[in-house]
Amino acid sequence: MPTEAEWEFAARGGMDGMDFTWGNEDTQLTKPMANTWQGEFPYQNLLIDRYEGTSPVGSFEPNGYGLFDMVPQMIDTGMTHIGFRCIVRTTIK
Ligand SMILES: [Ca+2]
Repeated sequence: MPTEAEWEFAARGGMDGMDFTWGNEDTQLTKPMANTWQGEFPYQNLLIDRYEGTSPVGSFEPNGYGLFDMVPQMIDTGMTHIGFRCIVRTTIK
């Protein structure tokens, strides 16, 4: 089992200091890079990424290290998840 730091290193794929594992641009509403919740949680799920639940491995592009699905399939509640501000900040206001 990797440590939190090891997981973060692998999950970031070389994108240290970025807001997301693919860079600083939030593309979840235009080009989803991970299975996240788009819309007003928990009432509105726009399914822009096409997945209401989990998604098959390889449904999104790999990170900079060629690893798939390193971004957890989870919902951002505004809290830090597994030690890094990963990814899922796409709630439409
Ligand atoms: Ca989704």
